[in-house]
Amino acid sequence: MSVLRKDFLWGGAVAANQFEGAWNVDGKGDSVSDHCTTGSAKTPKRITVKIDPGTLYPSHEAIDFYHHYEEDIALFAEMGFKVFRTSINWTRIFPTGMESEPNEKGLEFYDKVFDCCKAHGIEPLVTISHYEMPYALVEKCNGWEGREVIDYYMNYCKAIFERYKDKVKYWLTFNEINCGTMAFGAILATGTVKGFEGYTNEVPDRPQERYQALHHQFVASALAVKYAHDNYPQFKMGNMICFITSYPLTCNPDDILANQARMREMNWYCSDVQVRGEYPSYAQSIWDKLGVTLKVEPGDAEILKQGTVDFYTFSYYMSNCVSTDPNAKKTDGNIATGAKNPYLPASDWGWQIDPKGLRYSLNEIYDRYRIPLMVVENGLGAYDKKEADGSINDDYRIDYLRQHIEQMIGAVKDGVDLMGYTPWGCIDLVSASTGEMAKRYGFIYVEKYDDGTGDLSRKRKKSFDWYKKVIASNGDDLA
Ligand code: BGP
Repeated sequence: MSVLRKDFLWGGAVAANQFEGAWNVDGKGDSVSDHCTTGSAKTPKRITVKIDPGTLYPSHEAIDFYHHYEEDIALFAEMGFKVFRTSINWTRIFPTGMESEPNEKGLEFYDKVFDCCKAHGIEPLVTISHYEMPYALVEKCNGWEGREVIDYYMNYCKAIFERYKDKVKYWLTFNEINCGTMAFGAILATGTVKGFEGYTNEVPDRPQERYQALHHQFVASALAVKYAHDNYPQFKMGNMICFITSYPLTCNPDDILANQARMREMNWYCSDVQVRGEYPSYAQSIWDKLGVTLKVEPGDAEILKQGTVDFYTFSYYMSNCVSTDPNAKKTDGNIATGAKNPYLPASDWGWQIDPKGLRYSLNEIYDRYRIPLMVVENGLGAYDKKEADGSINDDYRIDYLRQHIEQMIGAVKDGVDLMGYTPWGCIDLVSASTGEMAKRYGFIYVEKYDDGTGDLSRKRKKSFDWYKKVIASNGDDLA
């Protein structure tokens, strides 16, 4: 007998900029992601101020969901998806972010996507802003550092809430909002990269800008939540955190304290604001350490209080260790790096694989907030190999997902209220951190390669049938 809710939301997750393509079609404007080139596990991607016609930008075609949505959603339905997490590309609706009227063609596209989901009995879960900030707003006000972006974001929210009020119930205000606490987050999360051109790992570390931008995002998120609650009581509004559990490398009390500080800064800072409606007690110590002076307007504290989220969602891929020993061995991961955990294997991109860390995280988060949780990203980015007969036997992916689902079920037994699970990149798409196609997550293989070639045809991998069985048994049959 399944321990998961009867209405458990099984599905998959993607983001518009990583899979839609059609980057300048039907009036769409360019977002920050459209200015990012392809990279690899070893070479970071680059961001360019101007779009260079001679350079390959993977978001421009991606896997062209824009013209394949019916086929793709039918495949999701075949697996038995109850929910499909996608994002709305802000620049399809407001090409520069600053127009007063939305772009009708962009709105029509998502009408078609949501109607198609409905026809298959799939509930959309929509991320309002998933690394898709209009590039024009980077140029105008250094992205979210400009307080005026709150108004632009609210115009966008009002337009999509009203248009899709009968089609979408679940909304997430910002993808992985806490990436703004890290230097690399300046590119995709806060958009505080005005004029910056170069490798994405060389982006200047300017915490003052990122933390100010984050404050504006908190206010925007709270305003959107409050507006939704006031006008569309049927909506459920969530936050979304990139949760990277960290452990002290040793029981040296210095490591314990250092890890506590890391957990606060990295994982708790943003959700404490979004769930509890106020800055945590330790916020000032973080600002002091980083030399940040926050500009807060009168009334902001009330807004934060009034716009707390209904449910908490997060991505979970890996864990890390924290050490005060400068000689501790480091991971070679390309997102959040840390000290190497000798008990854990790692993916080809250096992300340490830790299923039990998911159970631990679910328990920690639920203990802290006591609101429903949802794992809205999880998965293994891997090099897939097509056999001579065309099949893709991704047993490594099945193993990874099985172990994480087992631990998720363990957490539910521990008492966690878990709403659903949407593994990342249910169909192969462009990697956010490296811009590659070669880092694949999907149950569905897409013929698209890093050099831009490929006929875009879709193919079921071995994990497709496995996941279908998992969903049909509500998590009982993981074999
Ligand atoms: C998260 C992002 C996604 C996604 C995923 C996997 O950080 O929300 O957009 O891409 O990570 O990361 P990557 O694509 O770098 O492998």
